[in-house]
Amino acid sequence: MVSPGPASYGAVGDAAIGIAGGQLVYVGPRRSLPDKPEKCARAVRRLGGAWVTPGLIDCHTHLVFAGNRAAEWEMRARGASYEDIARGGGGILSTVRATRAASEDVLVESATQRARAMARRGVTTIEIKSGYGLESESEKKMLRAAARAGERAHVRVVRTFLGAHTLPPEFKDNRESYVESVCEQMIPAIARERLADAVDGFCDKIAFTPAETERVLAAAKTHGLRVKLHAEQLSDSGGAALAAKFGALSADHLEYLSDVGVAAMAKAGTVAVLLPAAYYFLRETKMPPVEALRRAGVPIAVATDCNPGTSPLASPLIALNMACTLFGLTPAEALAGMTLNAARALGLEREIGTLESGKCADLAVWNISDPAELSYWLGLDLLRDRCAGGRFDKDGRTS
Ligand code: DI6
Ligand code: FE
Repeated sequence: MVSPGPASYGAVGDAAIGIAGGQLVYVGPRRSLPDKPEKCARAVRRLGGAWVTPGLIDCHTHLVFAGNRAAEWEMRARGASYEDIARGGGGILSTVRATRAASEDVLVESATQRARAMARRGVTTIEIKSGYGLESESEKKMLRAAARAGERAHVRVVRTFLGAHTLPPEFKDNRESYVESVCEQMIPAIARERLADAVDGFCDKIAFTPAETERVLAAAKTHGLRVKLHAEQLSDSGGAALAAKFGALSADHLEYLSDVGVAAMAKAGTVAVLLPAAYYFLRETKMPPVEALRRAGVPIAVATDCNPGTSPLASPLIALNMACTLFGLTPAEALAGMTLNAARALGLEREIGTLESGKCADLAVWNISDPAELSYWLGLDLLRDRCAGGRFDKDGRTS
């Protein structure tokens, strides 16, 4: 059992942080600074002992989409299940219809609002998946919109191609051809045009089979893209072990993950991304096997899964709270899940995720007196300032 308190965060008391050229050049005790900071630094910002963490990393979102699914949420409140709605042509497909019909500018506008909401809660990096276009042009439109929303909200965006999210209606009777077009047309084009760094898929009974998923992951590898997978969200399909076989960065959701899946992930170094808000919003009762993941040494990340169907959540802090209350993570584990381990889930652990010299100057400054407060409060505005790529949000302002 890790004892509570700042020590379990690897915190440095009375610290100083040096930033130059968008990078951290010093992180350590203030007393070890080479000289009086005023003499060698262009600007000195006094934080008065405030807590500073790495900028939060939301490593699994579907932030770009048109419309919303509040009407389906009402149907669910009257007893329909997520699967019933999906099988009836609603669910992901209703967002596909809206997203195909929307212009890129409209997608940028709504995604920017959501990205800004995340930034106001300390996020500096967001992974954004496509997957509501399900044909080449609409998928590319989503990925371009993701990058533009990140620029406008001043967050780093990491893009993932999710063509294998669900079967589009025009391929209803021809699954094979759709999988083929994902593998033979879309993935090569996305890789060539550098529109995404990784490929994801939804391996589950309402989406793609393990055999279909395997083809998608193999095509991703062939074209030099990293892989990750929505696995074991609604049933145990063996997706996590399959992802691990392809050296996946992460397997995500994992409520129905088996011991075999845990072992495969541990061996491959695949990160377990837990999405407690989707569990909550679907009123799922099967918990991911957190203790087995810990015992096997699988790194655990936490993300919002922000999407219109199963997790309309734009607050990383609420995801941290849910990771603790619903899945039993400690506050320190939850915070590591949105910093260090989230960076690993994106393959960016050398650049972001911890406060260390040489990494990007992405940090969050908080109005808290104990880091456990980040996963404790629900709905308070805890962020005091945020620095993304060396630039503070509040620079030049007098608040
Ligand atoms: N699992 C999810 O939770 C989201 N996608 C997925 O594969 C849901 C996406 C949606 O319902 O719009
Ligand atoms: Fe998801």
